[in-house]
Amino acid sequence: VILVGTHAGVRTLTLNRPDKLNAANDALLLTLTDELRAAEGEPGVRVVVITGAGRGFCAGQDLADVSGRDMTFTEHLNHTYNPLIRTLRGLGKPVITAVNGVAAGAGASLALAGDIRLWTQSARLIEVFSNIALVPDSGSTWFLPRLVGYHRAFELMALAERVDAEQGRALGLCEHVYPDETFREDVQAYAERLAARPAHALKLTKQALNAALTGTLGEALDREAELQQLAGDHWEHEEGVTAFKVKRVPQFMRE
Ligand code: LHQ
Repeated sequence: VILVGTHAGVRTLTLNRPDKLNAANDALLLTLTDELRAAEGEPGVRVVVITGAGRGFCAGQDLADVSGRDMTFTEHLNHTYNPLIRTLRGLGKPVITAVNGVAAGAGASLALAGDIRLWTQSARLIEVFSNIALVPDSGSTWFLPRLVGYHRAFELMALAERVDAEQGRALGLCEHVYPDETFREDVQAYAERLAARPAHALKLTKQALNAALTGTLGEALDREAELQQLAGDHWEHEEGVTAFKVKRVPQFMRE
């Protein structure tokens, strides 16, 4: 259900149920979470890309796979989707969600959860939950209002409106939009650029930003002072300063 590939420090995890627009079943969600954890432990992996096979990114929960299940909704979310989103945001490496097509329901939540979100021109994001009279889950109620404000988030959720790539960029749902024809190459090139950045410093930056989203300015200042010590004591810092002084490009990829 998940294809795994690595090139130039970039681990690409491809959701692979293209006939169903990569709708998620338990195997897909649990395997994806396991693969993220595995990537954490591999020093050669500096950036993780999550993308979809075929014309969709992820159509959310596989609706053919829910009837007759022996878990409640709450148990299901706590077993599959929630550990995935927690693992992604807690991962000590940047995660790019490369949205190659439609992202709906929990697939939209996954698309928004990336540290960097890259979309194709034909990408679409739909908070589709209300079409089946459910509540947005897998982090959508947390991510979307922080990006677009309460009112726009409510409207997108209540009407299940399609957001196309142009709107997505205007609303801040993605960082970049690339042509469909060159998407894979553009994503890989972007990911390699990120992979060349100082991995330890980015890990701390991700930690600081995620904590700051829910805290006060005072807490953020204290945390920055602590994390800056860890960054400043690391070899990457010395390399960056030395490279600046002798006017060369810093080399952060040592492993
Ligand atoms: C699908 C699906 C799908 C199965 C397309 N399942 N087959 C959490 C916990 C517990 C329970 C419930 O949910 C959750 C979280 C959630 O994610 S709830 C939201 C679940 N997702 C949806 O409701 C989305 C349903 N799909 C759609 O609305 C459309 O398919 C979208 C807008 C995603 C794409 O539309 P189109 O581009 O027109 O494609 P299509 O509808 O023709 O789909 C292509 C095929 O994929 C089709 O199969 P077929 O055999 O006819 O070719 C669809 O049945 C299948 N598919 N989504 N979620």
